[in-house]
Amino acid sequence: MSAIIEDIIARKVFNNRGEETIEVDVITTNGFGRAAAPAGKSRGKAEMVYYPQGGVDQALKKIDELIAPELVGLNADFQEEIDGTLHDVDGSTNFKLIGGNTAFAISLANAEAAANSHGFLLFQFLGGSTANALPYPLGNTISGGQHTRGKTPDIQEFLALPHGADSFLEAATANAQIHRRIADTLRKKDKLFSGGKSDEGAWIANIGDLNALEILATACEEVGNEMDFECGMGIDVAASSLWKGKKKAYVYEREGKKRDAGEQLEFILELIKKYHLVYVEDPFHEEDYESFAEITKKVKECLICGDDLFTTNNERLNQGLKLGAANAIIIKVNQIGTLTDALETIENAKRNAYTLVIAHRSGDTCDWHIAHLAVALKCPIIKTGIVEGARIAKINELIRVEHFLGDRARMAELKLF
Ligand code: 2PG
Ligand code: MG
Repeated sequence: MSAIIEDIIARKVFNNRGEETIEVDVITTNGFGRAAAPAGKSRGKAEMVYYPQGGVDQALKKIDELIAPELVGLNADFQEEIDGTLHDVDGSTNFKLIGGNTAFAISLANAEAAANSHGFLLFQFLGGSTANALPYPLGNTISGGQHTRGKTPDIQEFLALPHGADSFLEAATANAQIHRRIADTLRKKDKLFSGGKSDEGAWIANIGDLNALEILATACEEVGNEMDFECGMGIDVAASSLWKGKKKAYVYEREGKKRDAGEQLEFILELIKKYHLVYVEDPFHEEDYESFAEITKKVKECLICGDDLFTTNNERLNQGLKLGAANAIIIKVNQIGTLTDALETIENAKRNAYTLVIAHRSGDTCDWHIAHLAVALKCPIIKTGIVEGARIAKINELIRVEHFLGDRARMAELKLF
């Protein structure tokens, strides 16, 4: 079976926000792979530049004129060589010539094409014959912050994590029930609740942070009791969006409060204690490694996860490691560009016992590759929403993988405490 690249075809498609994005097909002698790039709304400053100047149209041109001629004839099995070629063609440190999302789509389509050329599913090809562990789904239930407008919570995401589930299907079922139950409560609490949802399919309601946490806590407890396993909860503060550098404070607009770094630390610690949070993402802005280190030292039973802080970037992770900032890391391949770059960060995080959380973007497509990456790379958590087409594409793909694995399937090892 040959995985020699014969053609690269790229096109403009749309994500769930109706924004233009790039989709790439990689065709080998014996296989085919296709990937489309997602897009963040609350982006980390250190993320790659998504597209060259001129957007997706220019990216398509770069593929035809500069990239495809270099890649055709190479072997898709050698992911490092493919990704290295993308870096060489680009020549910058942030993919500003070809675009990080261009690199992402080619890189993932190539990995799939290689797997397909040999008759494997992507998770088997990347993870080998022992890859059999499913991640726990971390699902967004209520949206706030930059993912909404109007009188919504200041915190960006209120998340459910059914970490006691015995199977992925049960875990996904619990999340769907929690999500539904929350809507019932919101209908009672907020007379103006319209059933509106954010890009990620989480509810949008006229409530504050503490109300949202109360509602989520009740739903997690009730569903956990009914299903007879633990459903934990967490938040993505996305604190870079709240941080106002000039004021040196986190500004909670809805709440009408400002918190300096010390007050923010106290506030988050209170939330962790009061709501037994098992997961807190980006509690501080993306340059405040010290506060991340401080909170990580102070909590014993909670994952402190860096998203904008690390941007899947190995150098930034190394900086965090020096200080002991966070104990978990979000992996979004399009933050860094290629699969090879992401793998370097993943290996480093694993060596240092950081919990891996592979994640979608708020602007996403029905691309399912992160579902396979989670299983292949043994990520114990996948953050990919609960409802909405782009989320369900990944959830359902994991259900298929679990079904395919049959008796061999098990849940990943997730050390929360
Ligand atoms: C996040 C993500 C996804 P965005 O902050 O974790 O939930 O949001 O894709 O907008 O960066
Ligand atoms: Mg985040």
